[in-house]
Amino acid sequence: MKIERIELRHIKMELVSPFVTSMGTEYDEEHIIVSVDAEGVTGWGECVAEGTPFYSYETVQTAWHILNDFLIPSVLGLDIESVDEAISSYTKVRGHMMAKAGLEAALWDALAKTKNLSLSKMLGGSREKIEVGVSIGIQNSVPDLLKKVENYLDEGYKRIKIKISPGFDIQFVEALRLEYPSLLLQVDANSSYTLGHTELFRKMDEFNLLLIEQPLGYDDIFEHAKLQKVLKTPICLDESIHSLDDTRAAIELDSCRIINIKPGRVGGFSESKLIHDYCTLKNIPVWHGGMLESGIGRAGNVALASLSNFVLPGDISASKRYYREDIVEPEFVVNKDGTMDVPTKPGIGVEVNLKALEKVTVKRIEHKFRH
Ligand code: OSB
Ligand code: MG
Repeated sequence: MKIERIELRHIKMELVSPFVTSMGTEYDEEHIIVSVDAEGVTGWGECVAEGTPFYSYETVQTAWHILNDFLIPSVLGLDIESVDEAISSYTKVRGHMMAKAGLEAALWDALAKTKNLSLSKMLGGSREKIEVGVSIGIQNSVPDLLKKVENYLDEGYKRIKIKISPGFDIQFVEALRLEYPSLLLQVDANSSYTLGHTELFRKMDEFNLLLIEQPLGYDDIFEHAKLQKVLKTPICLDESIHSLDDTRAAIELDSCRIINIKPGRVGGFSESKLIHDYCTLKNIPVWHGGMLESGIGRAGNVALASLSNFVLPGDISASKRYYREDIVEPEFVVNKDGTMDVPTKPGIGVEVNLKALEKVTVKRIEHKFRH
């Protein structure tokens, strides 16, 4: 597959409601949409670097720079048979996983389309439907949270994750448990605690949570092992895992017993698959995280989550949970039984709504291969 043209679009989409976490409040989401033209098809990917360096050091600006000045020049004009060939052309670039993942996603989609295969099939997925949950930001009060949860459960979501931060934690967990004794419930701290909070986590241990996501340092593996040692509840790492190597270290040290996979955080679908396969071997469950993606990124997430060891519901919610209008057709919906259908058409399996995409584009650049 000859890579002829690559386009980047900086997009900005307004969230239906502000998303509050220990990292701050997000009102709109800025990402980069990557499109690759090759052999008469167009492949689409989403780079999930955000406007701010609060979840990860990468931002839209750093990813734009790395894509434009290093990654795109490496792959433009290549004639590839597999995505791995493209990846090997930029192994010199260290880090910048989100920039790499955005480009890789577009290449996977294009390659799948040239082979007339769904992305799910291309990646080795085996499910027709995936189980999905919803990630709820920090609420002002317990009644506000209960109302939100009730609405999402009515829509079918199978699992609830709530964001926590010091002072906004145990009272929310306790209230939800009282109201819903058997709810699949988990919490995400986004690195806002320290080992000094060990007693708090021991109290949380009583609430039968599915997992506690990234309680300690955003790059830490060592201290999470200390915390895991004194907890029954599995710790799940998100921010700390950027590669298969990080995964191996975390599992060998018993720093966590569950892994959150986000292709953006680990450099793409290829590394995600390696992590998924390694975790299968080690009996470590994985689940698919989310970065408030548009339908383009979401389509890739759904395809990846169709692999067999994604055994816990993902942070993959309906388009309308995030945005008034998505940029793909059809939009993603949640079935009454809390599942989402895995698209079966070639590639990402949904059409990009070019008019809607144009409306949210704030900057655009194209690179054409010159023969
Ligand atoms: O920590 O999982 C996270 C969104 C942005 C950055 C980090 C995280 C999240 C979410 C949202 O929790 C998950 C979703 O996309 O629904
Ligand atoms: Mg997280």
